[in-house]
Amino acid sequence: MPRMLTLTRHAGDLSCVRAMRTLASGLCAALLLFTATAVQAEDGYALWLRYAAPDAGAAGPSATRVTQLVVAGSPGVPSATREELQRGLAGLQGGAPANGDAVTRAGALLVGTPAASPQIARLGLDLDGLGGEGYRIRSAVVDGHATTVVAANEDIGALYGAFHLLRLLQTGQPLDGLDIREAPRLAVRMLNHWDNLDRYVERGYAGQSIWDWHRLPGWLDPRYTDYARANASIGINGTVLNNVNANADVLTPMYLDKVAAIAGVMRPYGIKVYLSARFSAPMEIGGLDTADPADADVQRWWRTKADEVYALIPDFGGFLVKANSEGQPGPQDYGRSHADGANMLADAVAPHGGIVMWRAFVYSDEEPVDRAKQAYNEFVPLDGTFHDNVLVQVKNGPIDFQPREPFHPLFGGMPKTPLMMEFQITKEYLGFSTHLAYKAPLYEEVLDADTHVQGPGSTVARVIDGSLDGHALTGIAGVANIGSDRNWSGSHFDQANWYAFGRLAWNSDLSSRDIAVEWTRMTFSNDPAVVEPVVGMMMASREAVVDYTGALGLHHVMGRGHHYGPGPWVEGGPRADWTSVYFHRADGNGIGFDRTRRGSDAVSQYAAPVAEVFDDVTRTPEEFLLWFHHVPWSHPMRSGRPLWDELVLRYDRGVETVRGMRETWAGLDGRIDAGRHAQVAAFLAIQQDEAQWWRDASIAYFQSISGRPLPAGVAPPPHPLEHYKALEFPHAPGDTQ
Ligand code: GCV
Repeated sequence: MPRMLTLTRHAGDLSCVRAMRTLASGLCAALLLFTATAVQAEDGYALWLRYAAPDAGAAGPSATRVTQLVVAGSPGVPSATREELQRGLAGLQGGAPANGDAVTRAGALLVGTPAASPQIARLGLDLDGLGGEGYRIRSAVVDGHATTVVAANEDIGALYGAFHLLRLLQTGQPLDGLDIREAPRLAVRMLNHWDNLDRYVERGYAGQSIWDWHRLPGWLDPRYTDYARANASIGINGTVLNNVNANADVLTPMYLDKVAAIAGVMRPYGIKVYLSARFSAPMEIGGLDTADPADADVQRWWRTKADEVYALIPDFGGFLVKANSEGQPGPQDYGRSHADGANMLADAVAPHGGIVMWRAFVYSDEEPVDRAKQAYNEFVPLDGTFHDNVLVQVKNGPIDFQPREPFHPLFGGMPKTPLMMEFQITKEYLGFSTHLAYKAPLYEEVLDADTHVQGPGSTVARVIDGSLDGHALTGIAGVANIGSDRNWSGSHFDQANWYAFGRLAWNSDLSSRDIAVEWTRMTFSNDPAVVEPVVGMMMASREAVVDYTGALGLHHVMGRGHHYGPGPWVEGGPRADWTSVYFHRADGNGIGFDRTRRGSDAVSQYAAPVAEVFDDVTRTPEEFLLWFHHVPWSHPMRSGRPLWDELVLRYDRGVETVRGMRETWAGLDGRIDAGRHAQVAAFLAIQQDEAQWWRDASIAYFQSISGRPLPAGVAPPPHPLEHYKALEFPHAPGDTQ
């Protein structure tokens, strides 16, 4: 990382100003040089692990200093733990503490397991129920010395505890009187990379894939270690390296060597490597003439392939599969079910302790049924037929990662099958990398949604953490927003979505606001004059995107293919269910998809109390109105306005919120390092322009259908509809290849 010598704003500046008055200018210049501090250039590479010394104006920086570091354990995870603590404490305290093998002085930090440390064992801390990944952080007296203890049953728990402790220090929390007990709710907390082997990232807006396949295994980019550190810091313990639209080559010996090299970097950080498996691989790289899961040769091929993978990577996690979806091969090509396909692969990895994550993102345009209903129709009859090491991976909503969707009806619909949540961290539908859209409120809204399947409180979070139906195998996946860009995620604020995903994967009870505060403090500053406005921007941002792209339950109204910008007019083409008009169904009378019992009856896929609400236009929350109902343009809204006026005002509200975010950010000039401030400012300007574009184009289109006048005082779109329809973006990033 480049280093540069800059003058930081701290107490030294002020004393210098005072000194200026009394000292000769030459002397002051010398004093300035003396107080100048070498700081990291702020290019975003360090993510939330900057370990910057507490800044001036920070609220309550920890007064406690760690004087001695004792990490118990041998190479592997404990070495990673020691290195991270040394790095973190050196930055945060302005110097690394002394290393030791045992606590010998006050102010020590003792980290490890009772098995590795007699001093931890003697404390007799209750570690029951924490599993391998949980930990305790306790202020204790060790052999007569005041000590902070991070204790866990296994080394990885101690690493997670170390990161927790560093988070406390980074956010200025005191280290006194600590008594923290943490364990993750979900077993598998993973990223899904939609990265192709040629380094193109599908729906990726942060450069190329970080996996430099061509140079692997000979060249292990140091970035892999930093990726592992960042993920471990938020408790992510798995990564699927390649796109679900998979290339079978990743399973060839040449690529498996490369995968094994990556797995070696991930291992000390508790991260297992997984691969997306192409269902037709036995034909493409195995020389068979079928991939039928009932065929003995096919079964043998997968078993042998699994043996080969595990011989190279003993802790390999397993396979993720997209089958019979959007053109991918699958068991239905042979008249077999999704369960047949999943179970065959599950049997291949089971002897090695592997799992299969089988995606439920399936729909077919040959099927006349509402696309929102198809996954449920396909999978619910299979409930109870999947083998024990299969997780069915379900997107948060029934369509496709829209800015807002109701929760997927499969949550609660398959009690005998462990369901894994799939969120999208990358912002395919929320403005790519240039729009500021903090997605934690979206994740939180879905996790907190009540399925009512076992009465009130049957939240989606409880479905996926297994507590509702007694499943031990549990998981969550986030489609990564990581690429080769220096700042990893394409924008500084998109790092927050990676961070928030991990934090919620660890503990779904955390609030999106608290996570935003934590992230802001670590990423930008502990200064309340920064934290409050930045968190305010973040918390308003997702709703702003909903407003300017289409509020009140509108969905799938973006540009065709690349999904960049507005496209409510999109119709025709290869598939009806890839058009906008299929979803908004606007006509002269009204707008919205009738999914009530009188329409497609998608509402009946939810438990009765939820179905009742969604079926009733007067009880459906307005944010889902047009998702479930086709209503007249004059439909009275709770505001007292007709629907058309409300919709138009929401578009304006979205643009206005972005304008406000931009103003707030401009006010932070001088409080945030210049490089990051400038890029965020430029991106907010892009967002404001594009929000305006979304608003203008959408109003122009829907007005051409509704024929209604704009509400009083609302500005008409500056161009005719044809102007917006004619815009083309042939090289927009992230499109399917
Ligand atoms: C990986 C959407 C995206 C596709 C993606 C697909 C999926 O359709 O646009 O790019 O493919 O979801 O989740 O499989």
